[in-house]
Amino acid sequence: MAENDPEEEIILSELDDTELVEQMFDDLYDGMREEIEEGVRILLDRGWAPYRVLTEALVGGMKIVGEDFRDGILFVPEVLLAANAMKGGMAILKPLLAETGAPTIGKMVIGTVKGDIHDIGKNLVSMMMEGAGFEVVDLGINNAVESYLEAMEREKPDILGMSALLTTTMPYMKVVIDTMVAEGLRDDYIVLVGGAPLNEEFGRAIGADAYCRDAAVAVETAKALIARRHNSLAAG
Ligand code: B1M
Repeated sequence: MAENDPEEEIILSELDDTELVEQMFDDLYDGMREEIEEGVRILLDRGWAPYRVLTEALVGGMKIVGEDFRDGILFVPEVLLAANAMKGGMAILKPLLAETGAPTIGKMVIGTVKGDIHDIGKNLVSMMMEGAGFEVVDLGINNAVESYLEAMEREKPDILGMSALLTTTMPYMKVVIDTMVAEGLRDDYIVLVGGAPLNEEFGRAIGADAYCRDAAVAVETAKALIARRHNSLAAG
């Protein structure tokens, strides 16, 4: 990343949109939560849609953090700071994304699987689903199969969503689905899975209804599968 001259104070509101987004990538990289929050507010004031701010400025910046983490340039403490800055920006966008006034079209229980503490992607999916009119019950991180089963029993959702970011934790999704099959519950729910290391083939192999590449796809897939379920119930 380009080093900023420490003597030179950058006034975010004086940057044009492209420069501001570039600066936000740097600020996210450096874990500067207040600057990220300010950048988000400026872009919103300039008429950017909340979803555009989320995907272009925040998710875009996090991608760079992820690449440098992978390459051993950034380490866990720095990535935690970046994640904290990202969450600051997301907190501003959350009510705006949820502000559609759409009627509730379904309910989803979602959580990150056992052994995995990554929650940014899952939180984003929850936000977008809420914005699209779903009621979301977020179980947080590190969920064992019992936690999912209890929540399904308690909440009676239409959809179970699971997130995993590690190749070592993604197989746990199959443990959950196999347990649902063994307990005769599998067909009562739509099961959606997501997370960076997954793909469609994996989703199929573990018996999920669909793999969702990102939060927008999760929303579209959830809507389509709920509609299909309603149609087949109506037919018969
Ligand atoms: Co982690 N980490 N991490 N980490 N971390 C990854 C995942 C990694 C790919 C980094 C790398 O090497 N490039 C790598 C995994 C490698 C692998 O398994 N092959 C990795 C590693 C190795 C680790 C540790 C093991 C590091 C260590 O300790 N040595 C450790 C594990 C801890 C654990 O979980 N037990 C660890 C720790 C951490 C932090 C705590 C520092 C932090 C997490 C903070 C937090 O989440 N609160 C962190 C972070 C931030 C990352 C990266 C950099 C960014 C993840 C992220 O938030 N992305 C990540 C690199 C990367 O993914 N490129 C990395 C932004 C987010 C918006 O995208 O989560 O993919 P994503 O979500 C998307 C889609 O995937 C999808 O929609 C979302 C929105 O569009 N989606 C769903 C996700 N879940 C869904 C659920 C659905 C539907 C769609 O259900 C319906």
